[in-house]
Amino acid sequence: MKKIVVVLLCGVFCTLVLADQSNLLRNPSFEDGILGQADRAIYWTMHEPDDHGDTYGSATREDWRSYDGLYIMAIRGLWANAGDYGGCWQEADAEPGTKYRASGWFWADPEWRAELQEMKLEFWSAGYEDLLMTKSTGIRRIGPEWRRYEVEARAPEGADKVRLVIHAEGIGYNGALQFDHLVLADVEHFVEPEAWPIDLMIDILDEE
Ligand SMILES: [Ca+2]
Repeated sequence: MKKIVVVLLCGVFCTLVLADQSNLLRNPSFEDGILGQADRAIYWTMHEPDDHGDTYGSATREDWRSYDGLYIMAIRGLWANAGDYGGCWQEADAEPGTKYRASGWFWADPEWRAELQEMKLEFWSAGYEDLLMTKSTGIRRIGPEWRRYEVEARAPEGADKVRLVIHAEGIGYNGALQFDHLVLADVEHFVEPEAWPIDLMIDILDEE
């Protein structure tokens, strides 16, 4: 019963928070899964419900821990038997000349290893004919505590879509890289909403 109340509260809080900010990402905290496919997040899966996001390789939606709400995305090690790379992306309409910022909170098991792990912005031309520009931030010095990373870039001439990509490759056997509470917005209107982690919600319920 308590878990049901927490889930309901999470929905209410997330809706309240999202109503008052400019995040271009849909389902930015991975709270909404696909019915009957809980390891996939809507808007982060191709054709679920549109073609502007996807998850690939060893990345899955998980409820192991969270920075906000109940769910995260995790890029799992070779133990998952899903290849040595993984990630996810989502995109929105871009305005040439506008500066965009993306931020996210990351956590990694101590034994997690990857040759490359990054959060990047890609700017695509209309019809996805050209990848016009990429700006990347490496997820460095990450360990078992939540840490915020961000990347900024100005949309070049001809940009039609701005895409946030989180990617890892050359990954080792153990652990997982985990992330949550993503924001993509133009810099002038960038607001990072307050996080509502599951522990905080349980504390609120216990006080009632
Ligand atoms: Ca979440």
